[in-house]
Amino acid sequence: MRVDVLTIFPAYLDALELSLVGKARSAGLLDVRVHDLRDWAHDRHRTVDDTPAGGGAGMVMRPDVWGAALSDVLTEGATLVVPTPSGPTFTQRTAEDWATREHLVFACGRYEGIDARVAEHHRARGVRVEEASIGDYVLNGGEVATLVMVEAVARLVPGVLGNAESVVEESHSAEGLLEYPVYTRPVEWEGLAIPDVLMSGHHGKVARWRRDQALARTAERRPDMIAALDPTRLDKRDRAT
Ligand code: 6GU
Repeated sequence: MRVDVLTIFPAYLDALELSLVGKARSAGLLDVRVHDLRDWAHDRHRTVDDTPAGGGAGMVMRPDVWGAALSDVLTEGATLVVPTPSGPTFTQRTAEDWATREHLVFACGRYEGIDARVAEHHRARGVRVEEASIGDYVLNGGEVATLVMVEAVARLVPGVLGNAESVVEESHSAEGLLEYPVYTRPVEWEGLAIPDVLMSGHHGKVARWRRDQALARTAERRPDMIAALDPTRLDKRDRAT
């Protein structure tokens, strides 16, 4: 998979050299390229923004600078991702979808955002343009949201994660439940013991306990997820929630 990021703060994306994403890059599974948007500005001051049409606070990013940058970076069939708090929410389902795409280009806006004609123009030319928000709060720009989305997508690319099973069991997988609590040694710590069932060696009982914990935790913390559960995925030992 190829990922390009366009930003006026390339250093924000330095974290993509670390950990799993960094290893995937070294292994040749991911080709990540971070670009400074100002390289496409055409004045001495490398200006990328101007005042909003119609007036109001802040600055808006210029469509001509973005247009020049995107025409150099987009490839045939690429998906253009525009992180914005006014987009539809990015979820695990979004990550699963984007993990199948060959080329993602993230256009990080700052200030009040990018001139709306940039998305409109690329859509009209047949580019898949995806606006996306990572949640209901406001960040200063798309860079941190891009880090979140690239990490969520990259770990689903075949070969990137060591253990493919952990993708299935973890929170927000297709099962629709939060993960059960986990423990490791020492068996007793600060007067707290690991639940006996986990030390029993009885795989069936462990699996049942974990599922009950996942159900109880989800009901307590995320009733919205219980309401959205597919009833055909509940097994007959799952108590009414
Ligand atoms: Cl994608 N961008 C900004 N600036 N703020 C956000 C966001 C994105 N998602 C949530 N808040």
